[in-house]
Amino acid sequence: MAILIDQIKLRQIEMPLVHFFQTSFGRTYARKIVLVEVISGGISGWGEVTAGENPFYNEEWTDSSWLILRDFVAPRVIGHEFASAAEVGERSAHIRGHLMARGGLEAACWDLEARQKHVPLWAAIGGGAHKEIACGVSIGIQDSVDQLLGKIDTEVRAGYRRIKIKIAPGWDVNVIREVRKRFPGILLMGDANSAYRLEDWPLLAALDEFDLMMIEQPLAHDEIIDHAELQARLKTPICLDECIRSAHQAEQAIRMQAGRIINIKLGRVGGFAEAKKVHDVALAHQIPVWCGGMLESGIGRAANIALSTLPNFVLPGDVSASKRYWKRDVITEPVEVSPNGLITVPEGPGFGFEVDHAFLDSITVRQETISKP
Ligand code: OSB
Ligand code: MG
Repeated sequence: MAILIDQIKLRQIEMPLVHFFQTSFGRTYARKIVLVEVISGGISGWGEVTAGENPFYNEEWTDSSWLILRDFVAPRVIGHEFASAAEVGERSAHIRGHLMARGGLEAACWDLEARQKHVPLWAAIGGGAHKEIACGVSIGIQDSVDQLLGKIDTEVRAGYRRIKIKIAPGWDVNVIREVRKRFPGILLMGDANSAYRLEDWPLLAALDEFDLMMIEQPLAHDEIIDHAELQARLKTPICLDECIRSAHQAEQAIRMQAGRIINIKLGRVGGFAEAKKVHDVALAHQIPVWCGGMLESGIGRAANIALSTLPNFVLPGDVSASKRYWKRDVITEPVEVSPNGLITVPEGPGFGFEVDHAFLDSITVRQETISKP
């Protein structure tokens, strides 16, 4: 069944977070999210662009993704016949970067393909190895250590299987020491979002005594070689996030021994086709992966659940319950996590949840439709 898209609808929504989220690069109170709806023969597929509000995690942000999609990607995808959603990414492969914008549209095409075939998204992408997804949480930098300890307590009691805390210079060794004192047995990790340099290695080595599962992206967003040097000096495994944007980079990083774990984010690598390739490269080298998050609405969250059903997603990811982020999500039934820290993978067609159209319209701040000429 071929894919031939008649219309692409771009929509920007704004949603306040229930609690601010702070990383080493800044604090977010509200998300500005671009959603992509691709329409073919009356069937809609949905995808979420995972770019942030500022070009601080990577070079993309909400507004850049809008322009790239509207002016460069949508015109080349609309009216073009694809044998499968697996081919959609190639149509914009000549664009340098902007993988989150391109990935949002690519993910929408997979959802469309799944709905055309009346199968779940996870089946369309070749997943289904897991019927339940193991969940962890990512907890931002707080105003005080006490506030952080309280948040960790809440999430551990809620059943989450792994706690990730954000770290940054001034919020690292001392904070992790306190967390370990209070929670000696939990699976714990730190995410630096590129806040350190190789010369900071003694500080990072000082974290070895706290038995962290991993330390995520300690060095620059585009750095592989320095991560390899750092990994050689640390006992704690390094997990790569920002610097893995393709299966080729994953293969290079693994070959260089720049880390022992990879966080796969759908948007960061440009969609499902590349995410699967990253997954396969890691699997071939016995490198475990987990699914990262970008504070997604229910639509991106559902895509992450589908991705997480691929076999090498063996570590708890950052995909957690809707209510941790939103008072009300854009899907009619929010994503929920069981008391033992699992999400049940939905069986319905496409991404497996219903879009709450009325609510979505009420939080939409701009919309633009690109139609076949
Ligand atoms: O590095 O994983 C990251 C959020 C925004 C930008 C980068 C990251 C994150 C998270 C949040 O850690 C994960 C989530 O809960 O969605
Ligand atoms: Mg990260």
